[in-house]
Amino acid sequence: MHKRAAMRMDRRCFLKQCALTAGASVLGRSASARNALARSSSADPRADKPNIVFILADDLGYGDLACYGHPYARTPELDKLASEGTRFHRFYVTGVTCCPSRTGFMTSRHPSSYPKYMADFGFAGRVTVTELLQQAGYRTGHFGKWHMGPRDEDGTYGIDHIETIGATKKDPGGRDAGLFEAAMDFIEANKDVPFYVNVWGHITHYPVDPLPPLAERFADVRVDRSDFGKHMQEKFDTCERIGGDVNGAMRDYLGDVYSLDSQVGRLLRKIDDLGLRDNTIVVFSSDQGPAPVLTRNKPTDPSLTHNPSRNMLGYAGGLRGGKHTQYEGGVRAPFIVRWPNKVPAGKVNHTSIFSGMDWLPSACAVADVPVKSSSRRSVHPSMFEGEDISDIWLGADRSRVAPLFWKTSNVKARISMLSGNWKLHVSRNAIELYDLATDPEERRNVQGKHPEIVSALRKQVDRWNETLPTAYAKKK
Ligand SMILES: [Ca+2]
Repeated sequence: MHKRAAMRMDRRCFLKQCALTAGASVLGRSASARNALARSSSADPRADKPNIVFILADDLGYGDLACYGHPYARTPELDKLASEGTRFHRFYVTGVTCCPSRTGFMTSRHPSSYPKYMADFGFAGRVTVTELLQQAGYRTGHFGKWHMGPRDEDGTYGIDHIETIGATKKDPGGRDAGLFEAAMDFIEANKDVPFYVNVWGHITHYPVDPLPPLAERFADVRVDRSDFGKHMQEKFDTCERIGGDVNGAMRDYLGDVYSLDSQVGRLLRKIDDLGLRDNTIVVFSSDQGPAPVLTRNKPTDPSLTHNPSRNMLGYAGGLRGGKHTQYEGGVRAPFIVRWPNKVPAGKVNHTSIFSGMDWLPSACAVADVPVKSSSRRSVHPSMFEGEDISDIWLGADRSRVAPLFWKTSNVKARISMLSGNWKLHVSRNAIELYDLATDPEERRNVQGKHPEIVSALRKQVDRWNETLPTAYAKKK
């Protein structure tokens, strides 16, 4: 047997065994968990516990999917997912790099509230979404990129099964094919119990360097610069300055995204084949905005015939900024939710503001899992900074209640705040205020025109900043 096929078989057997054990442990769980599962008149626990599949792309821009307006992308599977569910346009991640955003999703805490950097030290014992769901009888799995601390063995953060799978560079299905396959195996092995699974890919993180057949699917693409706004022009210019050609770089980027879309399609067909479609919530998002074209990186893989730095042409949909910045292009991400007969199909929501921090309370709410108790220790809702916005997923036209803040884990870092459509950036030397209602690209700083708004928001920024650590630790 081919080595990979053998590994796959081993994993299948292992997962099957785990599922059988988990099924037994669900039956033997606490009285509250049993009661929760027994609430349905059906004997099938899935009748009132939806499965949750959370697909997270890496550095994929707000405008990188066809359904979010990319002029050349071909993402039929994700477009279809959006047409079968709701596509949100005002979703915000909690960080501008990988780990901080994942921290927001997993712990419902602002990443800068951790005095020790999470990628180095983990979540400091804080409660995670997976821990809460696991305690309620869910089987929990994580496949793909980790970036959430030094430990990733099974059981970490309440995740039963963890496979931190890297890029499968030579796979014709693209670099995320391996982790999607592992996730599908997990889903199949656990189809008879409620499950939660993180499917966290590497597409479109550097290096974007798909196999030629993927890029060649876009051989007809000729970049017309007038299809893009000001911010993409700068990326195109940089690409050319380092010796790339914009058409080739764009085709590589599109090929990478296309392979992600294809893997999503495979996973969705698996869910259908297992008869799980109606009772499975599928969410797709990205951890922050697109990375810039890199000018300093050399090819990291000696087999590369060119420098893939040129290929970093992720599109923030005309918004300013991207990865590493707190402008809209850095913190706004695609967010698609499908839950048949629950989440409105074909709806496009341009106005409801919510955050990655809201993931934990909202996922727990739709799973009917209380966040107020834990068998391990007392869990108080104030431990979480997120809000239950599950009603927004289900069709409510409102925004989260509290404003949003961003700050990296650096005491003197710039702080950004979003309150309705007012976006404020406070750094040591400058204040910027933008009215996103009329200026979503954050081009016109109107802080001089609205001193009263600046003053009111500054007070909130200062109050929030006072709650944060006064020093941060990071491993060198
Ligand atoms: Ca990222």
